[in-house]
Amino acid sequence: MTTNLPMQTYPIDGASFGVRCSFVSTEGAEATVLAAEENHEALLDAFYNGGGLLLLEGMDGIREDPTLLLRFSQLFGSEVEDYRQTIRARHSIHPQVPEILLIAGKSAGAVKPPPQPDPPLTAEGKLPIQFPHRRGWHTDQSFRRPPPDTSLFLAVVPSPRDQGQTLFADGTAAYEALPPDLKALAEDLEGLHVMPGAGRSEQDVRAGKTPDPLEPHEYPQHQPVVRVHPVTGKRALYLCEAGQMDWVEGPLVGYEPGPDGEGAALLYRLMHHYTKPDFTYAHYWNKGDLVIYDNRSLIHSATWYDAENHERVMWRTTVHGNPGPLYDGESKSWIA
Ligand SMILES: O=C(O)CCC(=O)C(=O)O
Ligand SMILES: [Fe+2]
Repeated sequence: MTTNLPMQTYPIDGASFGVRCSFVSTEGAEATVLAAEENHEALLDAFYNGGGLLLLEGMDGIREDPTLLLRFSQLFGSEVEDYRQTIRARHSIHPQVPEILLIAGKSAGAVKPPPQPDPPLTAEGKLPIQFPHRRGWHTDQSFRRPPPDTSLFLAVVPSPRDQGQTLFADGTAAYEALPPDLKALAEDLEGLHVMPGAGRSEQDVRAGKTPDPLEPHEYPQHQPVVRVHPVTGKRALYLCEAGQMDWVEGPLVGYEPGPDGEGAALLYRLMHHYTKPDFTYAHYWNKGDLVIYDNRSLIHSATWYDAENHERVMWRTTVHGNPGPLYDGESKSWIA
């Protein structure tokens, strides 16, 4: 096999951030992973210079050899999460490679697709993207300290192209474009993040649900609203909404709590700005697309698909290890 194949990068159609990358004369998942390993530095440069979103196409061969996804993930950080240690739902863990999380819509233990936005389309007949019309914006596992660096997401069986898209928003550009008053206010803000399904979501609190009792390792975690990226040094907004903020005691630390409090009003303002068209991109999946996204500087949201009539199978890995000096010396909050 030829070594040191040059890597090529292209803009992603319809996105103001991110890069598509391919390797000259390289076809198939195995050869691509090998080329990526041989061009490790160039790959990371492309990822970070491209704003933390990288697309590789034609990676469906990973399905036959799932260890390739693990190898690819290892290029992005020192620790790829072993889901046997962190989740109880065994059916969601790849049987051969426990670092792969299975996100499937129809099989046993299916993940329900998010609901359709209301109304399902914008006034212009487009896919709703901006918060609060679009809900579900989050960065993976922000309810843990230290939070993870990067996720890798592979379309094994995508839904039909006009359904089940994944939306991304660029927290760096959104931060830079904040009006000065909001930028100054955000600088020292902290959000209170919690794992979904603990009865602390905006919806649950509005419905008057009693929050579930939490073990200490499940407690909500403070995170800065403005994070300094440990590799690029750039500031980025770091926020979630809906089910991944604590709407009982938060969502913002030191502000009036609850869905109708001052903290909620400020979060709504920030999220509305974060998800403006200038900073967002909708990825319409093709089979074999591999998207790598930086959780330290981007948020994302899944869209609805018709799970009754279509299968959708996605594989995810999560890479940890470089959250930045803010988290120096902390032990993992999520380990009991
Ligand atoms: O299914 C999707 O498009 C996104 C799922 C997601 O947010 C995740 O796995 O972290
Ligand atoms: Fe996610």
